[in-house]
Amino acid sequence: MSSSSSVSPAMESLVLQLHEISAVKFGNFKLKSGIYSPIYIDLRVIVSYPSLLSQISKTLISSLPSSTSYDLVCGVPYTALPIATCISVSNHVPMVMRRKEIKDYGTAKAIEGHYQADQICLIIEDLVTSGASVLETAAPLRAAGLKVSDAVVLLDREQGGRENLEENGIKLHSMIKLSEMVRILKEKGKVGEEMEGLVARFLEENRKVAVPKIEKPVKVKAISFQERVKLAKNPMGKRLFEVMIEKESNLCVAADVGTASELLDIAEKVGPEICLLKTHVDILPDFTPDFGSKLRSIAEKHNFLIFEDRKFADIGNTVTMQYEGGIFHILDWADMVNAHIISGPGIVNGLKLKGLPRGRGLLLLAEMSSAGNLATGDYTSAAVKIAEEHSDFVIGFISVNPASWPGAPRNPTFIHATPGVQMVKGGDNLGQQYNTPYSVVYDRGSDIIIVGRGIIKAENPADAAREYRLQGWDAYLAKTS
Ligand code: 5BU
Repeated sequence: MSSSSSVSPAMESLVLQLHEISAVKFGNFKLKSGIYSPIYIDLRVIVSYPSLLSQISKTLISSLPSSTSYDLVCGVPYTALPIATCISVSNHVPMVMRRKEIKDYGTAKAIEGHYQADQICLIIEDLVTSGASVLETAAPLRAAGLKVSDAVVLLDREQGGRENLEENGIKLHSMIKLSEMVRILKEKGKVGEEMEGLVARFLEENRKVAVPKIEKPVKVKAISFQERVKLAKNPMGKRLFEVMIEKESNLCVAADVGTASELLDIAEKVGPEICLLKTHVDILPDFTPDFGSKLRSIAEKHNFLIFEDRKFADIGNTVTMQYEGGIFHILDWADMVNAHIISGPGIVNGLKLKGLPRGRGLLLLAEMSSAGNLATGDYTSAAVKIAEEHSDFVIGFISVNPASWPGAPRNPTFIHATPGVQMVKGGDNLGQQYNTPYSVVYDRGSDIIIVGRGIIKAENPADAAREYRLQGWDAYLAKTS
C-alpha cells in the first residue's frame, strides 16, 4: 500500500499516465458538494486506455495485504465497473453488480450475479472522498447476506472516507493518496509549487466530509404461525400451520429412499420431529396399493402431513387423471401435492376439481433450488398471481428466496417450503444447491425447510431430524420475536 515516504516507480508511472490523459486536472472546479477544489479527478476516461486500465486493475489487487480474503468482487457503479471486471477476469474471481436503479418489474434485484449468503465480497472503487458511495454499495450487498469488510480504491482523497468506512466495519485500502499524487506530479514538473500549496490548503480545510447516514436494513418482524393460521383459506393450509405450532416443527423430510418399506421405516423414525413428509412415490419399486394407508397411519400416529412431490405439469384435463388414477392414486393418500405453472392456471383448476372436495391442498413451484433453473423473475411472479386467484386451494409455494420477491411483505396466508437445505452450504454434483436452515428461514424468509439427504443419509436419521428441527424452529423464533 502507499506510504508517504516511498512510492514505487510503477505507481509514479501510473500517476504520470493519469495526468497525461487528463484524468487529473488542476484549476478551480466546483464539486458535487458545492465547494471549489483546485484539483479535479475524473477516472471515467480510463476506459479509453485499455493498457492503463489493465495496469490499474493489476496494481490495485496486488497491493492488497495478503491477508485480505474474498470470494467475489463488486465495483461501485459506474466508474469502477470496468476496473472490477478486469480484476474479475484476470484473477478468476466472480463478480456481482449492484444496480443503481432497482427495476420495478421482473426480478427487481438489487444485486445481479450469482452468490451465496456468507460469501465475502471485496468492493472496488475508483476514488473515495467521504466513503458514501462505497457504503451505498455495501448496504445492499450486506442486506443480501454477503460479508463486506474491505474496499480497495485507486485514490484516497483524504477527506474522511477512511474513517467513515472504518466506522461502518470496512477497511479502506488505497493505492495512492491525493497528497502523494500531487507530490509526484510536482516532482516531475507537472504542477508548480503554488498549485501544490493550494491543493495542500484545500485538503487541510476539507479534511472531513461528513458521510450521509445510511440506515441499516431493518428486519421486519415476521408474523407468527398463530396469526397466520387464522388467515388460511384452505383447510389443509390451516392444518399445516396447526401441526407446525403443535409440534414446534417447520421440518419436512424428503424421504427419497430406495424402497417403500424403507420409506415407511424412515417415516416412523423421523415422524416425531416433522410437520411434513415429502415423497416421490414413483421411485419406489415395491409400491403396493396399501402403501397409502400404511403411510397415513404412521402420519396420524406422529401427527404429520404427507406431501407427494409429484410436480404436475400438464394441462388441466390430464392432471385430473394423473392425480386420481394410475397405479399410485395420489389423491387418496397425499394431503398435498405440487405443480409447475408452465401450462398456465388450467393446471390449478384441474387439480382443484379433484383435490378441493377431498380437503387437499396445492403448493405451486415458484422457484427451484437447482443451479440454472428457469423458475425466476416473471415466472415466479406469475406463480404468485395464480396462487392469489386460487387461494381456496393453493396453500403456498415451493420457494427458495421469497424475501427477495417483489412486492414484499408477502401474503402471509401462503406457506413457503424450501428444498436444498443442509447444515452447511454447498451442493451435489448434479446441480442441487444447499443453504443452511437458518439462512433459509431467517434470511430468505421461508417457513418450512425440506431436508432429504442431510437426514436420510445420516448415521442416525432420527437424531439428525431432531437437530434440523431445532435449527429450523430457532430461526423461525428469531424472525418472529
Ligand atoms: P436433498 O437430498 O435434500 O437434496 O433432497 C431435496 C428434495 O427436494 C428432493 O426430493 C428433490 O426432488 C426435492 N426438490 C429439490 O431439491 N429442489 C426443488 O426445487 C424442488 C424439489 Br421443487
